[in-house]
Amino acid sequence: MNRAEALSLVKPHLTEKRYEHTIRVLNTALTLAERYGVSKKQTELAAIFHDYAKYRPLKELKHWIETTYLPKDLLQFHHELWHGPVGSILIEFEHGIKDEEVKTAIYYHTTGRKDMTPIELIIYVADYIEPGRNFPGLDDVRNMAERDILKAAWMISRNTINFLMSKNQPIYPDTFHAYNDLTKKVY
Ligand code: DGI
Ligand code: FE
Ligand code: FE
Ligand code: FE
Repeated sequence: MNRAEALSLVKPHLTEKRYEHTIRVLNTALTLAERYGVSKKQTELAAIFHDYAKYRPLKELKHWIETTYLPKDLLQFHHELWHGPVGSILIEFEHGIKDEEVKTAIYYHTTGRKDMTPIELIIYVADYIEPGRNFPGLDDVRNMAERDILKAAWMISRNTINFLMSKNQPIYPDTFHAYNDLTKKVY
């Protein structure tokens, strides 16, 4: 599937702002793919579809979790965590995309996980550092992403956990698994 086709499939499912975010994630991810020697074709597809399921009604997201192999514990956590896993299922079901590397990059883009693949790291990092974002400490992460993607991903997982804890929010196990695994790898 080429870029124009993928974009035309995603656009009707997103708001204008989310579509613009998707384009910025795409451009950021392609720069990282070049830098780290990851397939541009796979990175392109994963970036374009990463938020594909973001605006599905909660009832529909819940249905996909209940009726597929997705882990049921997702339902005990914030619904913001559902669109990655469900998106990875929908791109195959609705558009025949079976590429497992593309699918897991979409699946884990919000939480990360233990032993993230290179394309998973790229989408996870690109989603956080794209030029439209404005998190505290973001310039440090942007600079690190050019030098050491593992360290950049570690900073993101640490920042995300710190942010969630400051809001007294529950933290999904994969979010901790990402942080623990990256900490062991970068220190
Ligand atoms: O879809 P995007 O807005 O582009 O970005 P995203 O899919 O990375 O979603 C980010 C949101 O998910 C952000 O508000 C933090 C939240 N999040 C990430 N990990 C966890 C989490 N929320 C909870 N409750 N628990 C987590 O482990
Ligand atoms: Fe997302
Ligand atoms: Fe993210
Ligand atoms: Fe996103």
